[in-house]
Amino acid sequence: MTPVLALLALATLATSQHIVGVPPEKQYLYNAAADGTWHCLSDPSIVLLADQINDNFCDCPDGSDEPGTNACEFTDDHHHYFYCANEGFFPRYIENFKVNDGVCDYDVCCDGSDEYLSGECENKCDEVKKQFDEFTTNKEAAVAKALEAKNDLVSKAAQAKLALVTQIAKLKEKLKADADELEKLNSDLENAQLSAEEPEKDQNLWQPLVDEFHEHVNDAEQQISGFFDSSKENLKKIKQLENMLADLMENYNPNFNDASVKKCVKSFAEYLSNKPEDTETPESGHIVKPLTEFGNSLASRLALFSPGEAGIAIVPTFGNVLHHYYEQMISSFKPVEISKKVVLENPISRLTLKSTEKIRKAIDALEKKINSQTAEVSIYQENLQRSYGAQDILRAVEGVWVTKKIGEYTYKLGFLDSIYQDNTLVGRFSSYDGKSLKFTQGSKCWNGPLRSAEVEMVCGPKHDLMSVSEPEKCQYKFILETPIACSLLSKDEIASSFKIDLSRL
Ligand code: MAN
Repeated sequence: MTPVLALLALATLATSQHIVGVPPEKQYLYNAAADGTWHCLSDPSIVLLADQINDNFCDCPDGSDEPGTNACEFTDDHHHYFYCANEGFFPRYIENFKVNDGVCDYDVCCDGSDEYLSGECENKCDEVKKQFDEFTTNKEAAVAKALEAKNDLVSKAAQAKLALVTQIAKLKEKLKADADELEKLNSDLENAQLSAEEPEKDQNLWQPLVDEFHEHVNDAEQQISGFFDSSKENLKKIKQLENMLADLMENYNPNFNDASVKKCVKSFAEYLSNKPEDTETPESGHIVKPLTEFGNSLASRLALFSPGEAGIAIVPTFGNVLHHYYEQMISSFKPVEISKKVVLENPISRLTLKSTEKIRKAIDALEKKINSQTAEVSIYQENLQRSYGAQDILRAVEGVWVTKKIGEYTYKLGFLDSIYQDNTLVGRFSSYDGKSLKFTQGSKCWNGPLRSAEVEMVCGPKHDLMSVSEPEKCQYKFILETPIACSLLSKDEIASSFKIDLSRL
């Protein structure tokens, strides 16, 4: 071989050398020069012979000459890593001080290449890959399930918000109707007062009676509406009880021979099968509508008649007839002048006074109703403005309680309500920062502060209290699994949460 060819062969030999501990894409950095030299990667002024690479002696300050040994010290300032190819799995890097230390670090180098000198660690990448595939499949399914639960909460929250908006709209509609009614009553009052003061000749003297009739109808409507409201409340409570029983029916352990639970489940099943379909509760306005219409037609029909001199003889109500005979009886005991005075008194204007009083009462009642409805609307509107987290999700858990016995205490957590440790108040809900719920102003700790708690929410398929600790006296830290904390995870995120089960290798 000529000297030139020999040199070329040497150069080719030097460049194709595989350097242990270096990934394929960085192998080129270790190509020796034609004269068989190589220089430290971050300091080209330090020139070494190529065979000083991985000779277990640290020559370069950056440790680049020892990628496959632990010769260069691993310090806070100088981190040196060894590359494991992990064929069939993911390549990884391990700290160089773990290389050839006699320990198979399968959690990083499943191929056992970190112990290449002894060759004691057989390749376990197939086994690790199996675990990994199992883990990712399960994790993906769990995340999908948890996200489904979260979506349910999001739609529940949207429904709750919509119900609130609808309720506000309904109340506003009622308020509008009540305001119109109030305006009408005020003008009725004005008219009634005018006619009480100076009754006009051609005035429809039947009107007070008709107005009185309408007032009775209004009273009746208010009472019926109150009755319907309380009956709606009762239906809500029945629904809650039904939900509790449905939960019991679904989740009770049929293998556990508890006669009363079984009896209860059986009775509930019978109750469900006999339960009539839900029907809409009618609105009180619909019930009294025919009466109101009757009152209006009565007004126009009566306007065709004009009362007689004293009016009383042709007003066809029981009260007026009674009044007429009462006046007659009284007049027979009184001196003529007085009896004359009584006869001349217009009973309609007296009725007008009575009606004025009634209108005033109706105005008072209506104003009270308007005030309370206005307050109700502003409470709901304030609720609408309140922050319930992204997608309003906390609306879905308003009124939801999670209970669990942990250690010696039973903890009860009401999402937007409070937390109890047995009967001790740990705190009342105060804020939510998107990750944790804060509860403050709990009961006073003996020789310490008021109790308080932070509830960290982590992703899980259902609400479940996982742990409680007391980092400071009477200041509690809860970990709560809940779909609220779930989010879509990328494949990389799922992969990075994988932990090898070394006991299965
Ligand atoms: C109770 C519990 C504890 C708390 C002590 C403080 O025993 O509420 O969590 O640490 O009171 O005295």
